[in-house]
Amino acid sequence: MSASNSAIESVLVENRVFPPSDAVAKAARISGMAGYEALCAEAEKDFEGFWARLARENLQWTKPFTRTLDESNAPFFQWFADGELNASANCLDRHIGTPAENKTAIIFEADDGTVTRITYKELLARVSQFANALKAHGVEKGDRVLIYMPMTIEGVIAMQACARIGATHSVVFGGFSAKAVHERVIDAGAVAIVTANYQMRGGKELPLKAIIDEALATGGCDTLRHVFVYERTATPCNMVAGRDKTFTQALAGQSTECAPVPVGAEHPLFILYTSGSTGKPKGVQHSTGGYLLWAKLTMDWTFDLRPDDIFWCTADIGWITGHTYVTYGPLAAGATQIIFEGIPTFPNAGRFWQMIERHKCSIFYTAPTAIRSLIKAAEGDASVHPARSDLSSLRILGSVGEPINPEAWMWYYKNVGGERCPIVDTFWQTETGGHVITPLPGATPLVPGSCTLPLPGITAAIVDEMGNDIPNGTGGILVIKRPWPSMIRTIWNDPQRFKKSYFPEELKGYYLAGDGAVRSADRGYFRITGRIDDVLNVSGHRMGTMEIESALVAKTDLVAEAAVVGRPDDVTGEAICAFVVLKRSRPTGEEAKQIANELRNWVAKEIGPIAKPKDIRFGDNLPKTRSGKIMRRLLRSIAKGEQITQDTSTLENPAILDQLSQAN
Ligand code: 6R9
Repeated sequence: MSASNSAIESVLVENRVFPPSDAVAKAARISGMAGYEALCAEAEKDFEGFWARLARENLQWTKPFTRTLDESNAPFFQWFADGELNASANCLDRHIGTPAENKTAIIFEADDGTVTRITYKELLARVSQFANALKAHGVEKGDRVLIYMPMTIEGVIAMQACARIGATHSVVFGGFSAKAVHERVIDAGAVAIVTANYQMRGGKELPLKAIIDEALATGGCDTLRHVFVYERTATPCNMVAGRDKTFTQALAGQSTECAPVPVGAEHPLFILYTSGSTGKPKGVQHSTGGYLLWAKLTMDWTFDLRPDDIFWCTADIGWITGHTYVTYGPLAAGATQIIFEGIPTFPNAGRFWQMIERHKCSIFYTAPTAIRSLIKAAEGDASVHPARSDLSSLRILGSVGEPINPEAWMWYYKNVGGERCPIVDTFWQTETGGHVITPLPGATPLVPGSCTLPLPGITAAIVDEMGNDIPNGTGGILVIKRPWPSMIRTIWNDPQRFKKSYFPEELKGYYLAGDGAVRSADRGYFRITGRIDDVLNVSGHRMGTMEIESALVAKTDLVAEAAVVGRPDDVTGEAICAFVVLKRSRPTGEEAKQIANELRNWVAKEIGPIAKPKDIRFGDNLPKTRSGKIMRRLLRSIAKGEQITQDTSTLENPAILDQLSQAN
């Protein structure tokens, strides 16, 4: 790859383009834009035929489907509905009897650096054995099982075992509170919980089982019968007689063979709770057939997976990225993958780069927030810079979770990818099941900060509030016009909220993503401007908070990270409030005022005077969830000078709120 134009004038006029090199394009499964366009044309010509072909080629069906898409009860779309399959069989059994059966499925690196490898054959045996343990405790097809596990092989085993017997799992991220667990047990009507005694993060032993005990002690969990406890560490934990069993107890005497239970393609594989625009989390329900097709297909399309790749997605299984690109996609595709228990900064901030070298990782997929924090660490301490590690095994890089600002993109591209590896900036959501707008590494010319083009068959568009198409170059609402196989099926227990949230009447039946976006005038590339609720209107000008953030972090000598929110303003409608983490220590008093002014002028220069933040506050950090998402709702309250009344239990660093509340 080469920069066909390396000059950058402004973060908003991004004119660097990185086309795939001939060698990369030639070797890729989808080769060049002609390859991409051919698939798009096939989908356009015969939409259902396209998906039917891919579903037959990519999945093993115990009963073939005869009908591809049923739109009769829109927006409750059904895909491949009369077909039957099993997700676990499609991830494990399908490799038995092939050269992949003795291939390493998982390279697990524990927090303390201990490495464990497991082959497909061994993984199948362990999944089957745990599936038998679940069955022996009366867990059946259709039951819900809540999983509250650390990043371990056993976490994946628990999910796969549920899939094997047709139980619907609901994974709750191990950083969530007892209150969150309690709400989810009740909403899902879970009959069992799979957890661990403790989890190891950054050298610390943190309780998990104690949080389950606290959640269940709250009462009202009438459906819950069993708690299975994986002994991650040797430290004992409280066990309730009759209810709780260790893994050792539950697995004793269980066979390592378990026939997979075929389920209908629409059978709910899992429910995953995610935050919506209101306080109550939404239980996003996914199907078995359509979801699994997407997990497998995007491994091939977006990551161009090859048999000898070592794939590493750093996401936790508690998030959708960990579902699709740890538990299901890599296994369905027969990949060797790395699973990492710990945190990127332990024992030092070079851990990711050292692990890439140690395990010869070839495809690395992480979040912009991780990249930005590692940039900051590397700039402050050369010993943790990626240059200290041999990263020559890498061939593809990925980004997910939020827009990646062009500066972080360039750093990632140069310092991690050696200007050799395409970066796939994958836009998607819990609700989409897998990637929907993303570059393809051997086809799409890359533009930093842009997720480029929709996957074949994804009818993404930008519309106004009435669902009318908007011309390229103008910002609007991101929608997907036609259904796709891995889309959300409903909100568990709340079909009305599903309709209202994702298919509002005025949008002509289109799927509403909840993000704003703009397509470039020249290439029609998509750039996500942030959640619609994060779009500000200042003096009648529409502005993405992400745009302002991107401008702030473009001041690379000074700014490490920035989050921008709006607050009501009598004169301008909304005023811009920026929370900034500097690369140097946090300034106070006169110095803070002076730096704030410097930044205001910088933003004015980058975007225009209208984008100047009225209020700039400095912190040592930003309030983030443990998955790394900035909690903008809290920042909005702080910006308004309100008392924080929201639940802050999922916050990584609650102490930061007081600091940010102080005006400069
Ligand atoms: C996969 C995941 C979804 C929201 C989404 C958007 C943001 C994700 C992005 C991105 C810009 C990307 N988002 N990927 N924004 N570029 N490549 O993160 O799911 O946790 O449900 O979040 O994340 O705002 O709407 P989820």
